[in-house]
Amino acid sequence: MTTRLSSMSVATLIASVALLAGLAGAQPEPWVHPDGSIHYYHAMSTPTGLNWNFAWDSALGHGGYLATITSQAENDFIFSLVDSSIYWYLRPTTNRLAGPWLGGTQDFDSQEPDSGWHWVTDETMNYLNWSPDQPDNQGGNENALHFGESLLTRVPTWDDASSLDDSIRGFVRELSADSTTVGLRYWDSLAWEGYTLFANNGGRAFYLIDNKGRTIHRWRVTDKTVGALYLLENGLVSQIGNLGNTSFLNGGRVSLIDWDGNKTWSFDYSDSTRCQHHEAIWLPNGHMMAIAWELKTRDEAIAAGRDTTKLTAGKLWPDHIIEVDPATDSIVWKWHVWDHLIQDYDSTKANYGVVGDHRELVDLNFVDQASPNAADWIHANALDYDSVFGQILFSARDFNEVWVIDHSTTTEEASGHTGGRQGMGGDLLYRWGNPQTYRAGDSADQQFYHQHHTSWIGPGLSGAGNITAFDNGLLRPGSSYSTAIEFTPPVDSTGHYETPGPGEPYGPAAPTWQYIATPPESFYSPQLSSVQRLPNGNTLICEGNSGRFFELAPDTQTVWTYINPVTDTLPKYQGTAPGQNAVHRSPRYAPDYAGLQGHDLTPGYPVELYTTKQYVGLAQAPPAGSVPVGLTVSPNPFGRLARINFNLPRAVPAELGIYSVDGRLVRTLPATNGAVWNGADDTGKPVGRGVYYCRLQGPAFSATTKLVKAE
Ligand SMILES: [Ca+2]
Ligand SMILES: [Ca+2]
Ligand SMILES: [Ca+2]
Repeated sequence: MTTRLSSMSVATLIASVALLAGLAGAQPEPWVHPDGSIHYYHAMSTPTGLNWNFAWDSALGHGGYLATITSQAENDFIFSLVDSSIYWYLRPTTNRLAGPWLGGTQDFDSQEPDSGWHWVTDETMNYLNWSPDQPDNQGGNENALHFGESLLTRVPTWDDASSLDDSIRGFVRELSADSTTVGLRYWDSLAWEGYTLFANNGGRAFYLIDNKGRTIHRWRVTDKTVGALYLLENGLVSQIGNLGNTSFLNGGRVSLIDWDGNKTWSFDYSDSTRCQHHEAIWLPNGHMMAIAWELKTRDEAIAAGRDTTKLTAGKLWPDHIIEVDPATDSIVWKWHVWDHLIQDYDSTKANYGVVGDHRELVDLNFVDQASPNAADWIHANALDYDSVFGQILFSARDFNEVWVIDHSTTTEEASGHTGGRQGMGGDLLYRWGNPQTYRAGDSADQQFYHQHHTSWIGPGLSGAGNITAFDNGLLRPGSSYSTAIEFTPPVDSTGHYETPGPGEPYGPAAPTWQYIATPPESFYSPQLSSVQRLPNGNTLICEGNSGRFFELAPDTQTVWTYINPVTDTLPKYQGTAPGQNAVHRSPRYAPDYAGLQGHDLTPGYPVELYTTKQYVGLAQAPPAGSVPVGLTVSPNPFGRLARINFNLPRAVPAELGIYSVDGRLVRTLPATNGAVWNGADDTGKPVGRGVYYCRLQGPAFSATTKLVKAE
């Protein structure tokens, strides 16, 4: 028979345990179990010592349990975490070193010394690693497992000790699930060390994790995240929030969020005629630059030369770019695609000309097969800025192209065709990905299929000056799969792009580097997603729809994989199927990144949740009255805190409650030796002064004592 304990009041339990025991620990460490699942182990220590019952309760935190050891490899790994003096107690009378508690316990009434041992998780205890002559049931009451003991030596073998032995210095908490479905899936030493930032698409929290999948920081915010997310060098997170604009799709607000989740600045650009969306970047001058839709009516579209058969939505949402000075919240620069059109549909309307002669202009009647009737005709989804050339990279998803435009223009120049460093005003300086948009090349020259996240590779990185993109591969002929692409634009040292001959597409003819998975269809995200070149030459990819982040070495070997465990509401439990975990992008930042300085970057627990696995076999319940509980309260009367002491000879399911004189349960406490009551009820409100009763109730015992709250 097994009995499962409830995981109630885990937070209270952790708080009280930490308060009493002064528990400290290293960071949780992941390790691949022989069955392929990833377990985390967290070594904890206290200079004052703690008994097994206390350790066992403490290990419940975060869904963990006292570590169980089912293989030599697991034993070696766990021992490596505690092979340090802070976890070991030197017994003064014997000079033997007693190591930390583990999750092994012995049933009541088992044949001594070696029968009835089992793991608290009910895992099979096939692997055994007793120290010489152990277990020995010394003193007649040894029923709990720990590392040790040996003369002045820390040993990776086991001993039985009394579960009431308060001298043991620590324990190891383990987190696991039967399978690893979310969170960290793979890591090795070739991965570039850094911190990865992500938010669930539509979620109200951002997470920063290290390469071991441990939480470095979590931000909670009020707006739903619907676009690119960046940690800026000033330590603020730039977020795109959804204002629920019903005239457009989503977006509308760019916010800056501090480390504590406070909004320090926001800019709303959202009404019935325009709406910010997808992307907002921050320029070296401290300005914010964002993509936005603007409404063009059917009449306006026709006047500009739109093919009337391509207006089934009755309107168009061409994109524009705004640059905002956050000091004044004013728009200091704008660029509108609407100012750079060409059309050969209606000679009586504006923008009429020969499309193939004007690669610097955007064909108003180019429509994509993915969205032939959409008002959202271009669906821009990314920006990047190059401060050397003063140019903007613009991802025109439904043109299957990236465009480069000049930022060294005035807003007036940006609306025309002259001015700026390249003398072309706001016309396209360069475009790549689908030359059919300017009537050059054919379908064989199409490189992109609804790409996302295009950016220049920054100085000092492998491929600096090249452009990377996540090519989603939506409607790719033949088969749907995504690729990561790097290509080398034909630009000279002045920022001028080599112009191809008439009817020829812009170069290059092919990417410089491209990642296609094996098989190709195993890597596919029709939406969202990102690509980032890392300082060691690796490439970090966010496969957005599935929330999968993975890092490739230059030879495309996978060196790190993580599955976003967060849905739009909460992290999922490990072992459950991933889902509702789409992510726009997953930028990684160096440990010495300016935006991280001054913050506590100590790794915590993984983001995903773990189910508490605490089963303690009760071969036979102890007879009534045989358990000397020894329930006392000190001080009594008490002021701020009452410490509740009792002694259970071993871990058994028990309930500890505080009752009013009329028998009402006012507070449930963790049934931990040395529980603490702060004089508050279960909602956290202080109860009045007066008499209360504390009751400890177990399967075969019950004890009650009176206590007085004096303040
Ligand atoms: Ca284990
Ligand atoms: Ca025993
Ligand atoms: Ca022993």
